[in-house]
Amino acid sequence: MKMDTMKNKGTSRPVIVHNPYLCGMKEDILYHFNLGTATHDLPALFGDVKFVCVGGSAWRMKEFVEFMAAELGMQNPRSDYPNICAGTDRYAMYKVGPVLSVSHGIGIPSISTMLHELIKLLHHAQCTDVTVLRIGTSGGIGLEPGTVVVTKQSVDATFMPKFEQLILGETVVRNTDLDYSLAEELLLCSEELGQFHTVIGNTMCTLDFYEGQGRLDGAFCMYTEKDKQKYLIKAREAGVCNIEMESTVFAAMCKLSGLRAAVVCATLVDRLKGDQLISSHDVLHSYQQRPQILVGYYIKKQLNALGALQK
Ligand code: R2B
Ligand code: URA
Repeated sequence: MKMDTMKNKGTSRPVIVHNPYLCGMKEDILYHFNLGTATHDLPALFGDVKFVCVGGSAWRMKEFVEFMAAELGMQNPRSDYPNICAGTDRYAMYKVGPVLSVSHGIGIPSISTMLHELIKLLHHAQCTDVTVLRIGTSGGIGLEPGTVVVTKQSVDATFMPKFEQLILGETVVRNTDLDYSLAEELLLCSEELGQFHTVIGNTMCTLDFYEGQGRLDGAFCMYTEKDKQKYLIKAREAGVCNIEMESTVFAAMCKLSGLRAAVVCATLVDRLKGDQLISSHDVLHSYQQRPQILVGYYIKKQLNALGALQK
């Protein structure tokens, strides 16, 4: 990696925190990462990070870093990518060159806790011009399973583009805008790759996998198949292409921090046709690799354009 060429020619975008108390702290312990400003040289360890990819499972984020290392020709001779957060089992983190790969678990509370610490980590490390991409899974609405959805707008379960955070007992409403030009760049990358079908559409973020997504196969179901269909059709009419569980808070927090962000999810099931994930393990795994392949291609293209990769 030729680091000089990674520097932006124009003004660089810092990672913004909105907390006057942070700069007065002698030490900041990033508890769920098992990292801290007094115990780790964060600028030395992470200062070169330009792309952060986040996804639900620790195993998938390790697979992603191995894939990325091969794509960028930066394989470690021992093919060993240690978990930077090995001292905790809350989240896993891996790094290759300017790419950081971090797991976030399931749902809004899990990803938002991780994002607070990730944003502080990038801030303490003095990173600039960082792009954050969520690579995940979802249920599709009227799409062939395996279709990849790049999120245009993340909406809540009432189809509104907002994230409501309860702070000191009051509801604070935050905007869930994502970077549309980044979504378009990703769509173009998918066309160049020509390996699978990708669409841009709205993504609905719910608080639960079962009742929250109108499934008929949870431990409780106090509505009918007809009610479910009516809700999903209404969602589709509001432009919703897929359903997952983290995108609203992800979009809101990235926007507050000035981070360019995108959500790229494979659909595992067409929810108009069923609720259970009936495809084989191998087929589901191949679908889950699609966001990795797309985002990997995008990152490589960006680094090539910056002249940052060895020929
Ligand atoms: C997609 O898949 C997970 C639930 O199975 C959840 O994290 C999400 O957003
Ligand atoms: N993840 C979800 O949140 N919903 C699905 O239907 C599939 C994956």
